[in-house]
Amino acid sequence: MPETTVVTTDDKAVRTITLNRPDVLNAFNTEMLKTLGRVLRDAEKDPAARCIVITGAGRGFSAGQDLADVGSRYDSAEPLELGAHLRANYNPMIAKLRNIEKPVIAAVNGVAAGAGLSLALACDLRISAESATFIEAFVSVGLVPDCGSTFTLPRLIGIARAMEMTFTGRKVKADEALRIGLVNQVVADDQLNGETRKVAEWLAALPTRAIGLTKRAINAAWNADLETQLDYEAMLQTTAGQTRDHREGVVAFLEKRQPNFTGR
Ligand code: LHQ
Repeated sequence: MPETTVVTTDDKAVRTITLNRPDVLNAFNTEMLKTLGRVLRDAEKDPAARCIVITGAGRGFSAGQDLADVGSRYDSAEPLELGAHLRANYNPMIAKLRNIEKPVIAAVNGVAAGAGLSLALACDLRISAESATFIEAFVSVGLVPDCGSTFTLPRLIGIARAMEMTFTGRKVKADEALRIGLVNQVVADDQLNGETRKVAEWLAALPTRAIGLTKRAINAAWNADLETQLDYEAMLQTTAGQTRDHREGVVAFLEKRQPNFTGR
């Protein structure tokens, strides 16, 4: 079923979610946020979707919160309460992205600013077009980074660089983003779809449960001590060891053939 502000398409086991407000560089209005939350929940539940790609229509990935939506409220007696807006519309979506037990790739086709950058940072991998840019735009409108940026950004690029990017709100180009670890890969603009598809299809053909449990383990490791993490890995390995894909991987190795993983 096509959506207006968010379009989903399936190709084999890859579900692509396209932010679709190109006239405003895919800035988020509330309808778009609610739809994005819903399509993520659908993708999580659907066993046929084994890798998720998030990208933007037109020349932007996402310019973050639609400021026209916010600005129009300042004249009203009850202006938008930003914390409530975040809690209701952004935070569950970001948490879902971090916890969904499938690989999620951001195919960053153009500028990712403010909450649009936070969205890209919450994905598992980032593949960037050569012309894409990354802007912690919050400071330029007198706000603090939100949607998990203060959590994800320092973990990806280190505290000093994260402080600098968030304090200044300067534009980071794709080559610098690659150098500092903000993105995994940079490709020519006209190769973004093709290269993302290759990675997505590769990931979608791998043991999805093992990848999901790996994501759970790496998420947990951010706040754990070594002993706790060793024990958690042992627990997750018990689960992974009971999957069909584990059995298939071992049998295929012993039979000297390629494994046929089904995600179960
Ligand atoms: C936009 C936007 C936009 C509306 C471009 N809104 N129209 C905040 C509050 C509440 C709770 C949740 O959390 C947040 C978090 C945030 O996300 S705060 C940060 C919000 N985002 C920004 O401050 C970025 C604002 N945009 C820009 O600085 C520039 O547009 C960038 C650097 C992204 C791109 O610049 P250009 O490539 O030069 O494009 P442009 O500025 O000409 O934009 C194209 C159109 O998109 C333009 O409309 P127009 O009708 O003139 O063609 C812009 O008004 C519109 N647009 N961002 N966030």
